[in-house]
Amino acid sequence: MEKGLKWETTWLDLPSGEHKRPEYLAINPVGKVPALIDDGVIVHDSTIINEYLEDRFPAAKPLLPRDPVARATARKFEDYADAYLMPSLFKIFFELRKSASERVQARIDEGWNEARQHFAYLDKELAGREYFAGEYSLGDISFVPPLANLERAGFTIPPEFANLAAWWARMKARASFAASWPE
Ligand SMILES: N[C@@H](CCC(=O)N[C@@H](CS)C(=O)NCC(=O)O)C(=O)O
Repeated sequence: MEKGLKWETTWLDLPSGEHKRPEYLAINPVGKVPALIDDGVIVHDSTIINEYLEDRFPAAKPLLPRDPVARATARKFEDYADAYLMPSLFKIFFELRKSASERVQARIDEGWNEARQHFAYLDKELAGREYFAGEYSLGDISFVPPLANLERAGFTIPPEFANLAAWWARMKARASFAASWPE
């Protein structure tokens, strides 16, 4: 959407294991979402999909800065979203999927405490900047799926993380946010 490309989404129901069915394993043998099919080319892992789209459509709005330092910064935050924030939020999402009687509140609390530590770091990084790599980039976009899911689960970025909360409001105001959201 940010690059003005057209796409169709197929949603898979993870709790029922749709991503482990043979039809999907033929697309992504590791059985994880997301995966992209572009004109018969299959790409999976969100980082590689993002970089593929950047390389394939360089003329469309660039989402990685040209400057090497800003480019590395964008990639650093892209990785932070995947490798550090996501595992903490998964602790919450995994418990919330369970029935109320099986749910372990201590694991939700652990995930939320970790999330707050990530928020503190991200808030500090945003001081004096509108976007993580200075200009809007994949470094910002990569936080949208985990944070949108967190909000959907009923959690809000605490207002004490004012830079992060303001950045999140900017991200949600973009047309791409509404366009990417499930019906
Ligand atoms: N590094 C991968 C992580 C993919 C990933 O863990 N996806 C999760 C959903 S966000 C998944 O498919 N989980 C199902 C499972 O592991 O069975 C990426 O960024 O694409």
